[in-house]
Amino acid sequence: MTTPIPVPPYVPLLTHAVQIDTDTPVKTFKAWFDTYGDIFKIYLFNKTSIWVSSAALCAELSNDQKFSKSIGGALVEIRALVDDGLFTAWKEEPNWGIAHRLLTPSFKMTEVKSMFPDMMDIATQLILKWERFGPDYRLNPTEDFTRLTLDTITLCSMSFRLNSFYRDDNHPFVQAMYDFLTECGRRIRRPAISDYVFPANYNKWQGDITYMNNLAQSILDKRRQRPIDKQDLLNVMLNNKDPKTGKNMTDESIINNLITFLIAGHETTSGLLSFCVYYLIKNPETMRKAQAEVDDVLSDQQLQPEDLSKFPYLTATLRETLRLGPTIAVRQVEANEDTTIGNGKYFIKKGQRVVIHLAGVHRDKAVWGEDADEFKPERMLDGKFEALPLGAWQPFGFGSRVCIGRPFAMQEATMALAMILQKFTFELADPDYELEIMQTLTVKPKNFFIHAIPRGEVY
Ligand code: MNH
Repeated sequence: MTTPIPVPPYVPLLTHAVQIDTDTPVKTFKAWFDTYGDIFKIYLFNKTSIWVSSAALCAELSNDQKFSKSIGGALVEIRALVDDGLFTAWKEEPNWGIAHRLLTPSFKMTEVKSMFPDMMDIATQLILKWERFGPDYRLNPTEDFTRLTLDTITLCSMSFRLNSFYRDDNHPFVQAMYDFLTECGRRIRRPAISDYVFPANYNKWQGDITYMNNLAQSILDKRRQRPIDKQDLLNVMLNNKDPKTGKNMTDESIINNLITFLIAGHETTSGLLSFCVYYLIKNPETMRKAQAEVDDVLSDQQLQPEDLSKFPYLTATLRETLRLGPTIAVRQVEANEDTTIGNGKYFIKKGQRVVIHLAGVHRDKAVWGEDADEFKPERMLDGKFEALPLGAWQPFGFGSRVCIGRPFAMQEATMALAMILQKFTFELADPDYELEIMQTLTVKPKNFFIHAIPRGEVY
């Protein structure tokens, strides 16, 4: 016999939609978990969604035979730009398989290592900026980490320079992308008729889509006119064939995936670095150990590709940051057939969407113990990370739709972290600051300002 899933009280016609915090939806979901435990069900107009936040339930849902990635909410809106690109493809779309097989080899750790010089180029720009602005400057690390990650992904994927460190405002492409993503978030809370009632919003949204597609198309056209030897992701997509079908990617699919990399590959890694700096400042002992590791490996020398494997403590620090602050806070699956979860306790109908609240799963006391809310990279060291149960730590998702950019993100973040720790110590610009969250597609710290103090200088 199955048990009904708890449903928080709601207003019939308006359903639960009106109760959700408009700026930071995760706040409302956290409150529901606090009241109802690991699982609850809500109604959003005509849709039902089930939310779970325990490692055990996450493990049951991490099963590619029984559950598939579900494209819902803002992801559906984002398809207006990137269609069947890797991140937003429905499960049966053939272009996903072609792009996935063709691109997977380029994202292996060994291949990502060849991107070291490009990553170094951009990270050096961040270091120079922080050195030149000096210790008194009230620095917003999240903004500069976003410059870093955006410029890195465009340089590594299409050898295109946004030069974000040389401007205060955003590159027009970046602005179009932000405006587009913000509007996608708003669109899911509005009825479809708004497109006719408020055509200005709709036209701006369409304009941004056209602008981004045109820019990506022009980069592709220029590459055909003036080929280069470098094996960036654009060249891989243009020149390689899917090993299974022998097919090339179409121009449309190449453009969809170029833009997908930019969307998927910048805020996530930028948020990771921002949370990491926050947790390091708040945990001086961890900061000391991280800095000691960097000093041991680098001393006063420049970071080299062969150093990348020598930072186990930094790796643990980044993994622990992703545990407490998964920058993609939820992932969604749907049941392939009628089934149950909770060891047979809860019935899940075929097609039913289940939202896995990763931020909650990652603080499950059954896995992490009573100190689950504390920042302790030591839990990720000495084989403990490798021994974690299936549903315990999934900041990069799971299974066939797992993040393709994981080695890329980890290398980029490790490099940036090693380089900034070698050069600076950090202080909060507002000494009483406690973490606040800003939520767009991803989550990141809000109103977070620091001072970056060159090491060895008396301040
Ligand atoms: Mn990434 C999928 C998190 C960096 C490109 N990414 C996912 C998913 C998560 C995720 C979670 C699965 C989402 C889902 O199940 O709906 N990604 C991250 C995090 C970081 C990150 C936390 C950094 C930290 N991702 C990157 C980078 C790139 C990238 C960098 C590109 C270079 N991610 C992707 C793509 C997918 C994805 C592409 C979709 C993969 C697929 O479905 O085939």
